[in-house]
Amino acid sequence: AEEQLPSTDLITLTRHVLAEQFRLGSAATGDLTLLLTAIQVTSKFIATNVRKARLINLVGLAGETNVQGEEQKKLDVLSNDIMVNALRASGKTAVLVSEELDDAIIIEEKLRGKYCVVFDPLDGSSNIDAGVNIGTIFGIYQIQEGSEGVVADVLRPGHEMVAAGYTMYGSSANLVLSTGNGVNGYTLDASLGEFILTHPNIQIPSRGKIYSFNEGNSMYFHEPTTNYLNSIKFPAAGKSPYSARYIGSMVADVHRTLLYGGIFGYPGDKKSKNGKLRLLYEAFPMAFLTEQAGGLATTGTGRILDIVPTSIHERCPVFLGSKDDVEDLLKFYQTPS
Ligand code: AHM
Ligand code: MG
Repeated sequence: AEEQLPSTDLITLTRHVLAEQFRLGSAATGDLTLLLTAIQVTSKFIATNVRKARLINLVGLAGETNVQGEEQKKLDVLSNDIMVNALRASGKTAVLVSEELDDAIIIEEKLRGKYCVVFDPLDGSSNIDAGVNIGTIFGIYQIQEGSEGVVADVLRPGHEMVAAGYTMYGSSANLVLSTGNGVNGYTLDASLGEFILTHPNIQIPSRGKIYSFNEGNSMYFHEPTTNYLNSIKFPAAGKSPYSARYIGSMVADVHRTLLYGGIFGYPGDKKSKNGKLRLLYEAFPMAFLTEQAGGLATTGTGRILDIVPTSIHERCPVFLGSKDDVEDLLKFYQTPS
């Protein structure tokens, strides 16, 4: 048999984003490409640390102190530091908001650029010790005309984001990105140290067969959520019920939803009015990607990307996924009960 020759024309993430910038013509300065390069580097670094932590955990050294006698830095704190340092040093940012930090970081004038990055450096961290997939989620705004970079620059609806994405740390690292012109997926080629385009133009199927909710919260669910879930678990005669898949790691649950279709939900309920997920750096980026892939993202009563945030760490109810599935859910929210 003939040997398969390696491709000599790799489409790396940087090449792909650059091509996109060229397409936009003179309006693009290349700054976004440079910012995305910085983000890629943080994802590679975090991926390495996640892998190391998993190995340490497998051989049973977790919780032990290192040679200097210091406690191992928690992976989520480490990931936050990696991102803050790299984003500041990129010279392309003005405001940073991280799930790990109470306050926004305003970048000093010397290093100030025109972008604001909102991020969850390591989402799903409760899953780390079990080796389950976790990820980094990020969204990017451009500072407003005339602004030097203030918190108000990120208290804007999600549809004003210029880019959003996540990196999932699993058996490989997968970076899924949208700059507002569809969604593309890249896989880290460890030997090259580059993210390679492996999932061009991701389109979420218009209907799926999977629902992804934490049904342990059922006793708190509002009626529309409960009624919708019942409708897919006990469908009309002749139809098959949906399958349940819930990892409890938003990046992994949304990644599967984008690729296979279906619906992911973390609703507002009787205990938590706005659910659990954070608007700026969890709901917005995932809603942006979902819409860019042809799906829908709603709170049940309105489009997520239209919400105007009033504080950086606020939460919001989330339902996202295949267009037809989310529309089915919305019918239950629109019927007065
Ligand atoms: P975290 O930011 O503390 O890691 O929490 C966010 C995670 C999401 O990844 C996931 O969708 C959700 O929490 C799961 O919550 P629950 O365990 O309540 O189902
Ligand atoms: Mg989180």
